[in-house]
Amino acid sequence: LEGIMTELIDGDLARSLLPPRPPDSHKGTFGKALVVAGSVHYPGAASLASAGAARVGAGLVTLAVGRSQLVGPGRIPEVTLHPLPEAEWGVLGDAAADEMLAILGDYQALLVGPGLGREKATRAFFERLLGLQSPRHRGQIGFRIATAGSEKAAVKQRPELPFTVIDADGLNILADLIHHPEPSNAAFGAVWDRLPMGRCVLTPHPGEMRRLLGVEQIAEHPVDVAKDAAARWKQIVVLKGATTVIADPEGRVRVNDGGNPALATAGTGDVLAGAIAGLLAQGLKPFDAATLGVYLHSAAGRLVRDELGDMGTLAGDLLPRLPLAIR
Ligand code: NPW
Ligand code: AMP
Ligand code: MG
Repeated sequence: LEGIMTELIDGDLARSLLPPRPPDSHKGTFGKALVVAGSVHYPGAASLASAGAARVGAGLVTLAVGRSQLVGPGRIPEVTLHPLPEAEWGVLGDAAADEMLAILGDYQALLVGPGLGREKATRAFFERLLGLQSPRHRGQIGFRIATAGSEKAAVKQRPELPFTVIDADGLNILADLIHHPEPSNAAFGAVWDRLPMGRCVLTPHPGEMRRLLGVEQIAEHPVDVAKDAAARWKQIVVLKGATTVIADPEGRVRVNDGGNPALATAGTGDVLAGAIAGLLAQGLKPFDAATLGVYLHSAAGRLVRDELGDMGTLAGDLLPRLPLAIR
């Protein structure tokens, strides 16, 4: 059974997952991705992730960032911006989550986490955006809309969460929520039961996985670790590394070993998270979006190495090579 359920990702599998590009298509055909990323220390993560989503063919990518972060390094003009209110300089909080919930319904895919930071207010932002608070607060957006002719404010229902990639500080905040829950929230069961089953792709590197699981041995048994986590969390898990393992809750495992040390540099994970979100926006199922995203990311890494070598390359070098990898 192990053999049947575990696949090495190759060009044939990747090709079979590529979404069609019909001649009568328009940008609406290829979906919309919403990326919430970046903070004072990591403005580049927002640029890299949103460009990653655009470079795998999403029809539209919107970057939601705090108002102080609108102008970031290396932003591409094709990505649209949604300014968010800030709890403090460069830090998102409750008001930003409400703003996100109000626009979420327009998007097929969401990416949350790259470079977001781990401030207290950011944790509240993340909980509210993903509906991880206590049941009393979970059913509502929580922000109040004044209705005409009435003193009473209406409270809008939460929209359904689009397919969602959780990366980087999103994962670190999840780990925090699991291991250090607020007393008021601890009684409401496992954090994992509050996320919609099978709709999230989690993309930890071994350090993030260590924080999530609270155990040390990650890199030694990546297939077992990814498989167990996917089954327990009921989400798709992408355990990154020189070899990357993708697992789903049903026990399917796909392995990618086509990367190289050109990828061992800051920001490559942010590009990958964006690419997976861009593929989700185009309608790929989460397990397939993760598979194709990981494959294209490493294929772009091979093109980088062929052209530039594997030393002194930048995460941004991957971006123009993603379309070439697809071609
Ligand atoms: P060590 O010590 O290296 O052996 P962090 P981060 C471990 C943003 N970024 N195998 C590692 O171990 C991200 O999006 C923004 C084994 C260390 O303990 C995040 O929001 C950039 N261990 C934020 O920065 C560019 C591994 O994990 C720990 C491992 C922090 O993210 C950079 C380090 O992880 C970055 O993307 C492996 N393969 N990989 C920008 N330009 O804006 C990692 N570890 O502390 O989560 O730090 O990954 O840099
Ligand atoms: P992050 O640590 O989140 O920036 O993610 C790093 C990305 O680069 C992941 O997709 C890793 O799989 C990939 N990566 C890093 N180092 C290597 C390597 N030596 N060989 C192949 N892939 C790598
Ligand atoms: Mg990362």
